[in-house]
Amino acid sequence: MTDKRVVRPYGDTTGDGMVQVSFTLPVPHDKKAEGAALQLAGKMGLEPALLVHAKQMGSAHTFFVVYGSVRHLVELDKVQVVERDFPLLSPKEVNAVVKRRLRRKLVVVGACIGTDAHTVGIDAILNVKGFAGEKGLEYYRELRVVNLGAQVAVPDLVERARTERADAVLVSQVVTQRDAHLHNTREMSAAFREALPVARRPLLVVGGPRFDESMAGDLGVDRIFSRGTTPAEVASYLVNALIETPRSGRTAAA
Ligand code: B12
Repeated sequence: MTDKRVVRPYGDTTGDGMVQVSFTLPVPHDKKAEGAALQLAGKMGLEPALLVHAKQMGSAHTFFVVYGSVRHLVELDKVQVVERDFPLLSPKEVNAVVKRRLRRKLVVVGACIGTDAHTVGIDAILNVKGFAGEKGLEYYRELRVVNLGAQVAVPDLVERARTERADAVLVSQVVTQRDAHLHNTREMSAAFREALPVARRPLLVVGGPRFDESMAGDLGVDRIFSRGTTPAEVASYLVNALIETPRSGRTAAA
C-alpha cells in the first residue's frame, strides 16, 4: 500500500523543517567567510540559517556547519528505491542451492579496481571475518572466492575472471572524486562485454558507499550494492541471479 504521508525534517519541534549541512569554501576564516557561508545557505533555501561551526583548514579554506529551516516537503509515495527482490538466505541455504542445482562450486572473483585502495568494503563482503556479525563469502563451503585486493587494472581483472571461470565478479569502488567510481565501473563493464560473449560473461556486481543503486543499467552491471550491505545479501543475490532466475542468454550450469 502506498504511503501518502507528506513529511518535513524534524529539528526542535515536529515539522519545523530544520536541517544541518556542512561544506567547505575556498576562503580563509574571517567574518566575511562566515557571511559567505550564510549567503550560500540562504541560496540553498535554509531560512533562517544559523552558523554552528566554522574552522579554517590549511591557509585558504574554511569548513562550515550551518543549521536552518527548509520549506521543502517529502512526499513518501514518490520515493523510489531499489528494494531487495530476492529472498534472504542463510549460509546453509545458499550452500544447499549451489550444491543441489549447480553441482560444483560457485566461483566469485573480487577486487578494487583503478587506483582505489579502499579494500575494507570488499573484504567485509568476502573475508571469513565478514561484517555486521555475518561471515563473509569465504565462509560459504560451496563458494570459491578469489580476492585480488587493491588497485587491480581492468584488463588483469578480466583475464583473471576468465582463467578462474568466474560466475560473478565483485568490484568495490569507494573513491568518488571526479566520478572515478562511475568511470571505472563503465570501463570494467565495457571490457567484460568486449572480452566475453554473453553466455560466458560473469555476473557483474559493484559496491561502495556512494553508489546510486538505481544506476545498474546505466553503468552496464547487473547489480549495485551500497552502504551497509551484508555478505548474506550478496550471497543470496548471487544464487538468485545465477541459479534460481538466471538472465536469458546465460546459465551457470555445471
Ligand atoms: C579507511 C579509509 C582509508 C584507508 C583504506 C584502507 C583499506 N585497506 O581499505 C587509507 C588510509 C589507505 C585511505 C586512503 C585514502 N583515502 Co580513504 N577513507 C577511509 C575511510 C576512513 C573508511 C572507509 C572504510 O573502510 N569504510 C568501512 C567499509 C566497511 O565500508 P564501505 O567501504 O562503505 O563498504 C560497505 C559498503 O559500501 C559495501 N561495499 C563496498 N564495496 C563493495 C563491493 C561489493 C562487490 C559489494 C557487494 C558491496 C560493497 O559493503 C561494505 C559493507 O557494508 C573513509 C571515510 C569513511 N568514514 O567512510 C575514507 C575515504 C573513503 N577516503 C578518502 C580519500 C580521499 C582517501 C585518499 C585519496 C586520501 C589521500 N589524499 O591520500 C586515499 C586514497 C587511497 C587510494 N589510492 O585509494 C575519501 C574519499 C572521498 C571521495 N569523494 O572519494 C573518504 C570518504 C574520506 C573523506 N571524507 O574525505 N582511506
